[in-house]
Amino acid sequence: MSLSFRLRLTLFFLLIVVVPMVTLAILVSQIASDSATGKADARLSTGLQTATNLYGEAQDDAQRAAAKLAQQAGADTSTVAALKSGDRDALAAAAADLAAAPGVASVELESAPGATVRAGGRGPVATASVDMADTEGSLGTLTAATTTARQFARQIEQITGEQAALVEHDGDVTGPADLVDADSLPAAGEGADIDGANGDRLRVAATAPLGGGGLRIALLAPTEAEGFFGSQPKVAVAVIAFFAIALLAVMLLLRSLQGYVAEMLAAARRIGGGDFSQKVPVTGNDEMAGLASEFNRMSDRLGEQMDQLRRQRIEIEKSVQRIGEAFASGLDRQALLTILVETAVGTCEADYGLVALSGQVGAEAEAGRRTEAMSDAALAAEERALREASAVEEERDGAFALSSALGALGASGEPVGAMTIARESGPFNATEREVFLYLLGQAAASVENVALHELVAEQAVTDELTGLPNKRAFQEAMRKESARAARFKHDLSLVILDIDNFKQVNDTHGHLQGDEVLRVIGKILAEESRGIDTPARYGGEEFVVALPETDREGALEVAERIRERIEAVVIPMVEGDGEMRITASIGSATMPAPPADVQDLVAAADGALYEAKRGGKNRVVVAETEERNGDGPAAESTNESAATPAAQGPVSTRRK
Ligand code: GH3
Ligand code: MG
Ligand code: MG
Repeated sequence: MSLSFRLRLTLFFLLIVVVPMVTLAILVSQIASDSATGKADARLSTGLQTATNLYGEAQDDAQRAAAKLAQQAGADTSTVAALKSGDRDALAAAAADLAAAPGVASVELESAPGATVRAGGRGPVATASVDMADTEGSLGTLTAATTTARQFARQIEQITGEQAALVEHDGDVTGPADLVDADSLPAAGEGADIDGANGDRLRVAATAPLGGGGLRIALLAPTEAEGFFGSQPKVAVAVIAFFAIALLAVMLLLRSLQGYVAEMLAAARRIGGGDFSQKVPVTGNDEMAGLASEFNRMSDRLGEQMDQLRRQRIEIEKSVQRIGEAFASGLDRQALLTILVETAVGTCEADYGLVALSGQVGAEAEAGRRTEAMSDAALAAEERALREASAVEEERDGAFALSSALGALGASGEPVGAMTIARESGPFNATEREVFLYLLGQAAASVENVALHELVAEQAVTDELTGLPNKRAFQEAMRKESARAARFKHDLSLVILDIDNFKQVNDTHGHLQGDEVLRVIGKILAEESRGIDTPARYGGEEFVVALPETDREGALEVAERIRERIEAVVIPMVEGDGEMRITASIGSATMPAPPADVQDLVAAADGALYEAKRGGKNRVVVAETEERNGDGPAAESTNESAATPAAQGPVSTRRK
């Protein structure tokens, strides 16, 4: 179970305020009651002292009265006679006489023969006795008292102000007999609590037995204490008032606390909603104010981080765009380097960046703008990076540069370039360095990929041995050229060449020499071709030259020139001294506008070549393609042309 903030505070309040206060109230009333008891005991003690003194005085009075009365009785013959005779009536009359004296409360006469009579008030206390005698011997005893129990009790009450009770040793009680009895009296010097008539508490104390009669004087005092703490209801009211004030204070505290908490909560919700602009008001400089300002700082930091994230997202979007452009650029090295350096500058928050490749693949790309200090720092860093072949940092006039050599492309392991970024806002941190090196690693791979890609693309269309376009490239060129010829109504010619007795070259001088011959032929074809012509190695020792915008005579001219040059060329031996010569046979075909199929043109030229071989080699034969009858260039026409070279004109035969 989780308690609400308010409930917890309330419980806390109860714990720290109510419990101690109740304890305190109980203690205070306890102390008050103790002090009331103490006060009552003190009053009782004083009262008992007074009462004891009064008793002593009463006894003294009784002593004097007894002596005086005894004298008086001794002088009265009738009294003496009554004492001697023991006549009760006479004794009673004599005692009554004596008791009537002023200040005397009671007189008792005990005759020698044993008769005793008493006259006066009931319950005499503090009595005194005198023995009477005459010349003949003892007459008896006279006991007198100047006060009775009732009188004495009233006197004590008047003088001490306390309620008094006289307790005879036989249990008779004069005074509040309902409250006091002989058995429940405390020992002398001690006090005891008893219940009063109307339920109030009383304190009682008593003297030790006084005189010969064993009389005890008891005093009773209410323990109802005086003053503020003596009053239980007043204490209760004060405690309740205190609680009320404390409760009010706590409620106010709670409200202000809740106000603070509510403000924080509202601010936290605003931040949760993405609003970092509003602040929690900071008042005073207590912990709450500290909390508020800390909260504001946190909100500021969050806002900054959100801004940074936003900037980073924009940067990522830009990077994605650049990468997209990289794809679109078809992996062109220059475009790749530009994207690389722009990405490095963007992601590492640099102001300027430069990537440069050296050597064969040389290329360079820049991004951002630079100051002189940045240029200096960048140059220094780049130099060191290339020298040390690693990542380095340099600082010049408050500009910081980070540079690293670009991975080795060549087999030499030498760095092929370097990338450098620079800025003035501060040195690059670990994360930026990491990103930079990552990009650089990727770049190395990419540049390598591009180089490979370019190489493969070149290889795909180039014959390795002669450097001429290969058969595939030739076919592609022919496709384009035939389309162009159709569109612009141009003639399109083709010569096809086969080296004579080439097998012999291989057999006699070896394949290497054969290859050398092929290279020489390739070179001649390249040299003899115009810009728009496409010489190509068709396969083995066969070559072709596509001749756009060239008619039959033009093609023959080209073919004848090539044949003559081949015939004239002296080829040195690859191995050992000496040299050799070769010849070639050439077939030529022309496709007049509108052009027919490319395949037909090739077939016609091939046919003419066959005729040239059959005709004795080292010659040019032109295929007759002009007068075809629906079936395209016929072999017959080629044969015809070969058969009647003179009629066709351009047939050349040179043999040595
Ligand atoms: P012909 O005069 O009738 O053309 O006779 P030829 O010896 O040239 O006959 P053929 O066309 O049959 O021979 C072609 C030879 O060319 C066969 C092959 O060994 C050789 N050859 C083809 N390609 C190459 C190459 O790339 N290098 C070398 N050295 N020889 C090649
Ligand atoms: Mg051949
Ligand atoms: Mg041949």
